[in-house]
Amino acid sequence: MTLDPKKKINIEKIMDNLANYRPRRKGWTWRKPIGPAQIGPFTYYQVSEPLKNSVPLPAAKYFGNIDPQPECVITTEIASGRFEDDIRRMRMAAWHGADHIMVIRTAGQSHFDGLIEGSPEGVGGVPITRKQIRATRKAIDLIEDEVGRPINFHSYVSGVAGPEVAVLFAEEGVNGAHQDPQYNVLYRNVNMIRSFVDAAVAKHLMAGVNMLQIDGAHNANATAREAWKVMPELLVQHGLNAVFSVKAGMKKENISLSTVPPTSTPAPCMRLDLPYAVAIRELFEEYKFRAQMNTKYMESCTREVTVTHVLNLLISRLTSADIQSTITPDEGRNVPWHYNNIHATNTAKQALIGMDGLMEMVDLKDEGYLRDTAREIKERAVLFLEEILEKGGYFNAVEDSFFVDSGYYPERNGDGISRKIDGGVGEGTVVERAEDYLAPVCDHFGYNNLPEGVEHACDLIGGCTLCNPEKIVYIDELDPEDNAAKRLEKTKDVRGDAGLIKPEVEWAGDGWVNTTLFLPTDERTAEVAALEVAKKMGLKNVEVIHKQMMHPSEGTLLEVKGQVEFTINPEDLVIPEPEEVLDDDEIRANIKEKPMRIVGATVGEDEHSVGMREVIDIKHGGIEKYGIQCTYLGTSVPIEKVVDAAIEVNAEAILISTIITHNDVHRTNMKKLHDLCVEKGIRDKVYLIAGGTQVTNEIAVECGMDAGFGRGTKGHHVASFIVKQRLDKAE
Ligand code: Z97
Repeated sequence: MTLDPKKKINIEKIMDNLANYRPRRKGWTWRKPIGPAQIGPFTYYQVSEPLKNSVPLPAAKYFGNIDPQPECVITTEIASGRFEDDIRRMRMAAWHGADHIMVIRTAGQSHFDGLIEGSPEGVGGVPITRKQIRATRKAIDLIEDEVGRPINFHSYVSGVAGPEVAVLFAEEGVNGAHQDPQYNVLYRNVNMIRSFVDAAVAKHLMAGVNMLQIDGAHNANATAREAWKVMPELLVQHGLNAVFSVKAGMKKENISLSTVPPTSTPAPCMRLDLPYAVAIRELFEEYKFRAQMNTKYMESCTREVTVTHVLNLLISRLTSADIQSTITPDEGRNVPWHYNNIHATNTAKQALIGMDGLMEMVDLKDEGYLRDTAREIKERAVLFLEEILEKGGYFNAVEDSFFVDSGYYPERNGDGISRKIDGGVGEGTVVERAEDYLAPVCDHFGYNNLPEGVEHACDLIGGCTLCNPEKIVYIDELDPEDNAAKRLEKTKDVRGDAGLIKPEVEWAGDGWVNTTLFLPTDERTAEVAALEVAKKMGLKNVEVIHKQMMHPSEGTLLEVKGQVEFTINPEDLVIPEPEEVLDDDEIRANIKEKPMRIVGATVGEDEHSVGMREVIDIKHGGIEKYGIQCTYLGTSVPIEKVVDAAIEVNAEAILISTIITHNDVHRTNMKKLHDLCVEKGIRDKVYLIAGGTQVTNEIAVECGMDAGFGRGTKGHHVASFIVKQRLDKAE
């Protein structure tokens, strides 16, 4: 099975014969750096191998459609609630440059004490099951062929079923996972002894298949009341998990510290966040870094969130992050929408490429505020560790609420999280292994009483599930209602290639649309009024998802979401043939070879000049930029004068701009221009072009012009038209 870029991914086919699907590779993959590299007209220093298929940034059209890929891995976090929809989102994200795809678990899977089967629908993420993982891995294997770059698939190894999940991930080719026993203890109240024992087992399994690990320290940042005050503690948490992971058998290059710039504007965030980033890089230089963007201070304004993200990306560039995480800019307002996954991925790609080679030009100062502050954070962390030792160790410190306290250590505010050594989920479930304990499986942590001479534990049983995947018991759907096949059946009409079209943002056919409106009134009135506007527009289940005062009484900006119930049948659409436009270089070459003059004017009694000037002036990319020599005659110019000027300068084209009036002045002017050119014997020597906000090509041609251009026309369109006519004539 291969993917065809012109066709939608066939989810039903992905789910076919899943029982026999095996991941084609295990373990983490980094991008392959190629810098310094010449890409298009530029040299890049921090780039990796290009993609086979991709969507470049919008402005790439000015640079030969290049799509340079930064050298660090870019993450997208996907959480639609249905794995069959997640897959389509992953494909889109991969085309924009994401190669680390993190699937968010549905809220609280940490509490499940075993694996679940089937593919139930989730909230705020998907339930992680073998079927969901296998289908996703299979789809990602195809997507990586399509884009030409390995993609890392990632989820979470945490909670009371941590080791079981680790086995599942190792079996199914999951390439990366969050694993941190402190997360379970602090945020999910799993018993600490159980959590650390489980973590050793899970980490050892992860190490066996070279899975990359991301820790959970950033959750302290997201939880603490004043996130920037937990910086010393974050270093301690990273340290504890990192050392524990190495002891459990992980290679340091597979251990990635999850770092988040702790603050956000309007705090002076660089002053606070950069010294922290420097401190952590210095202290843990042998490890990798996953730079997550700040999520703690996100509101519903996607613009604000994007600026925060870019400031965070600057820190990533200054301190060399290995993995750049992105969360969607709408995470602060609702379940993240798929096009926002793409926006976030592009924000990372754009900013990182924009800052390519930055460190060749700037240095982080070796002394002064930056280094002093970094040192101070490290010193506070060391004191923190010393106090843990004084208390008798980590478990005692947790009981004593050492963690997630909002004081800047050694200051304490007494609001930290406290857990009991003999409390929490799974308390008392850790049992010492008996002397004759024997587990005939690979990558098993700790004491194992293997018979003498047996080196490979699973030889005893003819291979374990890690060595012999035939032994994996694959269970398909268990729930007769909440399963992928039933859900897909319901959306069949809107998923086929030539199928019906319905707007969507999370799930196929969900019907959600987003409307942006400005209402010239105060915020509270605006909010209620906006809902009415949306209802009158025919939207259902309307909800204001963003509101922002522009002025207390002058007005409010709002975004309102709502659902539509109709579908569009593409067969009913009249789709005009796409207009072929020559590219800039072709136009330039043609004009260079044979120079061209044109005259332009706003005709009749019309003082509008903006449209015509935009088409002519080089400022916004008008036709001057191709070297076309333009004589602009001004506004309210009589047709006779335009024609005389064209004859005088030997113009190849006449451009007139005209407004539309109900007494058809525009038609009269166009006809007059045509007739006069005929009368003066130049009609076959000049192209006549009319433009104006409401001019259409049909009207213009009807009135004797060669072409008409309406609203939205750029110099490029006009220049392309004239040059094409010239080329056609020459043939
Ligand atoms: C991130 N934006 O990328 P459950 N273990 C750890 C975690 O951080 C998480 C879980 C498990 C975030 C992702 C938050 N992190 C979202 C160390 C979740 C999830 O929800 O308890 O089942 O597991 O870091």
